[in-house]
Amino acid sequence: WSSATLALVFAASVTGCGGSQPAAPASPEAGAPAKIGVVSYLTGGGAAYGEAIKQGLELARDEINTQGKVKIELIFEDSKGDKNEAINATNKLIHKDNVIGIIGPTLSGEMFAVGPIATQAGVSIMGTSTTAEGITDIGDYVFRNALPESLAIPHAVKKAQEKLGLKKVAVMYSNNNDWAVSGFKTFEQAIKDNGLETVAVETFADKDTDFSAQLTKIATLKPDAIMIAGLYQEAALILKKAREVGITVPIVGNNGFNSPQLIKAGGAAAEGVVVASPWFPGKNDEKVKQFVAAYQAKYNKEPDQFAAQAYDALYIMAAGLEKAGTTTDRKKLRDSLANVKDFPGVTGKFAFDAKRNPAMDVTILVVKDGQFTELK
Ligand code: 1QQ
Repeated sequence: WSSATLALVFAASVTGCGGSQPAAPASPEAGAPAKIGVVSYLTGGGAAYGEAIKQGLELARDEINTQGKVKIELIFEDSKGDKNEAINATNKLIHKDNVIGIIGPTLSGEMFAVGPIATQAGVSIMGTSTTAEGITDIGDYVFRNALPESLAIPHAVKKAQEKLGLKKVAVMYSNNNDWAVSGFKTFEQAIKDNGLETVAVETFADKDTDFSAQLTKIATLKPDAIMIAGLYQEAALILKKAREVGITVPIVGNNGFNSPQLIKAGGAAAEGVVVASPWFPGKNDEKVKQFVAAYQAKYNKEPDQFAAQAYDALYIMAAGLEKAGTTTDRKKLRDSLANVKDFPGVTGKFAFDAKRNPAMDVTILVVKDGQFTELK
């Protein structure tokens, strides 16, 4: 393929997308790997999420390629957590790299921006960490193996109430992050369903660094807990400030809290944080133990939830590719992915439901001695 031919193919597929959904135009020589694009938050304030995702995917890719049933080439693009970067990355992967499918992007807000593009082009896109309400409503090509927060948060709130005897709570969320806004609404509903009283709702924005006004106000209202929807960068600063202004009550977080980076940055202030996750590395399961050992051998650290879900996602893609029997037919891949059932992943037994959302189990975790441990 000369670059001139590639440019022509690119132009043809860009101009030719008026509703039709062409297969990936490349016709690779026999035995060529299936090209999977990855859009991930690899640099910037949330890079620990994307880095974990990248590592989980690379470990899975190496194992899958060694097993040899299908061969996968991953093409990584950095979205920097930015919707426009995610859009550019997605267009490049679809029209220039001619990928058969995409994994990512990392943030729900990014998926709301790029899901329609992938759907229009007829390219399956699977979020491994996109947990907001409504993700798969974007279109028939949008999948996720990320545990939706509509399933996770109610468990966390219920368990926290049972274990910690909560009556009144305060809520904080980032109001310029689509996922955190969705998380706030889910918290609100769960608070209501559990008969709790909300004494304050305070907002902040991604990249904020000063939370003293909100927390000083919350401190005077003496809630039994604070529920927070935010990414680890802001969440860690909120935890520290809360302890500083004398708030010692437990904090319940949403999916942003599932990165060990929260504990690293929050230090002692992260103790007692409660969060729901489909992943627990201490699980007594052969598959989990093998994954944890292989990850540790490769990266010299324990895999987190984001790595585990990405690892499972690539195996799910591989299962879809194998059943579809193609490395280029995007529609066939979509249809075979939609039928993935009974997949045994490290985050549990996995299947897509009719809306391409996962059905999976939830564990409630609490930070104890600087580690996520199971809250039983
Ligand atoms: C989302 C999330 C974030 C925490 C991913 C890093 O769950 O944006 O949906």
